[in-house]
Amino acid sequence: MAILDILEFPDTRLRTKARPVVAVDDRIRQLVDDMFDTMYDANGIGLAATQVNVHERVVVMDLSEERDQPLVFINPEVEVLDTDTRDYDEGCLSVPGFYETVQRPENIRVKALDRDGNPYELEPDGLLAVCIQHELDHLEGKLFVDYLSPLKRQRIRAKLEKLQRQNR
Ligand code: QAP
Ligand code: CO
Repeated sequence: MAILDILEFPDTRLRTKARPVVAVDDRIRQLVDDMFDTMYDANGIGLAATQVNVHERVVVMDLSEERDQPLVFINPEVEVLDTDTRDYDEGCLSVPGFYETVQRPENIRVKALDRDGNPYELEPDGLLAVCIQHELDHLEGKLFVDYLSPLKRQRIRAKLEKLQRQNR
């Protein structure tokens, strides 16, 4: 069990594009376990490897109240099924304390590998569909604040930089 450090906006390492996982082996399973420990410890619902400074395509999520429904997405691919979108208030463990409305496609299909390297498919809706797109963005070096106005983004950046100076 290991709790990893979570990078915070505007850390430039969050802008790194993650590489595909070549083999789902014990090293990747250890990373997955550590990411769950880190996400549960921080009371998150989703965490991408990018956020713990590992630049491989691994995402963990758990949307359940009881924290007992872990989901693993390795090398996830999202296909947008139609042009319908929905607004959702998003947060991020790398942007602590801030929630803002983001518009994303509503109907998607996700293909990924599980913890054992077996492929599976989902057609998620609601928060699950929002969260997987948010986490896939992390693997591309993208953050939810990138969808906001430059003014809003700059305000969040200034507040977080101030907090990070105080915490050092
Ligand atoms: C992504 O985010 C997400 O600011 C996952 O103080 C969130 O787990 C996608 C968190 C909402 C869609 C909707 C954020 C914890 C956790 C904070 C998270 C905080 C403590 C965020
Ligand atoms: Co996030």
